[in-house]
Amino acid sequence: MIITESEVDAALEQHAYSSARVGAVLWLRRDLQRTSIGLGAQPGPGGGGPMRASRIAAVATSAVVIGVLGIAPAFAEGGYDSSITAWLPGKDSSDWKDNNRDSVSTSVKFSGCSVDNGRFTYAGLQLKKARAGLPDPVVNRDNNYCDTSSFGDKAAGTYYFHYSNLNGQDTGVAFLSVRLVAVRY
Ligand SMILES: [Ca+2]
Repeated sequence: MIITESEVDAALEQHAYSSARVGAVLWLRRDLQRTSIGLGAQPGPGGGGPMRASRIAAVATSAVVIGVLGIAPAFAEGGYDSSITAWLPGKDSSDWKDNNRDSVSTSVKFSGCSVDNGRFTYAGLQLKKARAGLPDPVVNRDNNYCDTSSFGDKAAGTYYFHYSNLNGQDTGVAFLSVRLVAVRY
């Protein structure tokens, strides 16, 4: 899996909690940029040697970045990774219980977004708070351009996100799929 620089940036924003971690991550990022520059500079002689070597290096570096960032959510009190398959607007995510034992910003990160009809620009998301026997209020909204929606540190409670629209349209004209949905709270 090749991760793009924008995905790395989003991950950095989301996970760079301590200065020590920032240092490690920045070092890895420089390494990734070097590798990316190498990739771009290679004309790619039909799947030949140098291109292939660079690509393998990019994959290896990406794996290291993911491995390091994978440690970061230990700072959040909780989270889960999931995926979305063929959702129409109106669907809700699984819910989660935030005990507010930390000051982590609740975030929903999308990677690998696609639709079966037309084109994906953004998914309209609403962070909602579950209340027994009462309507669930919308706490925050964000248009997710296949990146990270950060909603800030939340009060204790049970939350979920609601998929409200595709590219601003709430009518079901296309099914949305997202390869990785990473929720942290
Ligand atoms: Ca929390």
